[in-house]
Amino acid sequence: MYAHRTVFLVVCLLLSMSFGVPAEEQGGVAPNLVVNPTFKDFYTSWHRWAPSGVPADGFKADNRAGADDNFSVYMQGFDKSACLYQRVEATPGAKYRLRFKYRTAMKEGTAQVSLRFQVDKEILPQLWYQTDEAKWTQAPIIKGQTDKWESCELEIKVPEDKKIKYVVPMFAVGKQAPDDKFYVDAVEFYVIK
Ligand SMILES: [Ca+2]
Repeated sequence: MYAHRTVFLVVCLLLSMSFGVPAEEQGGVAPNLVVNPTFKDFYTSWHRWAPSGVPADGFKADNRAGADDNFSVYMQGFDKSACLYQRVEATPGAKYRLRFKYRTAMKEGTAQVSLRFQVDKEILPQLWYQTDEAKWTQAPIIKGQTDKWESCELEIKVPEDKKIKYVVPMFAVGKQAPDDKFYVDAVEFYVIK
């Protein structure tokens, strides 16, 4: 009797593990490595950058119709460039996937979304790091107008390079007209098993 109950419990456990998650993530959903991925706390935990002379108030927030909850953020009117990113500690040999939603209303501007590497300030005079073996990846250039939220995803593998400290999902815009807007939301960044 005991043996039967044990078998039944094990079967239940196996069934509950097999359904509801994508095959690659069976045995545990990969945790999202980005903090504040839904932008419900607006820009908390995100780095914002724009070249000097460009008003940084082009980093705006919307609390009406995000992709996953009410909140999203957008970059507007950056005629040179601007970017939004978050640093995640890199594990050598690991492969990462970025998934996000975007919406755009741009006449002139473009958006580039990339996965990049950074080192520590103490190791090199600059943080950004790219070599033949440690190449960044970039999604196709985004421009024009979308009627609704669109999905995009890209991947990167961290090479065995001790200098690499962070892997960085980055959302950048350039050459925007004053009314051009690029919205980002629902960011997922995780290790692929
Ligand atoms: Ca959101």
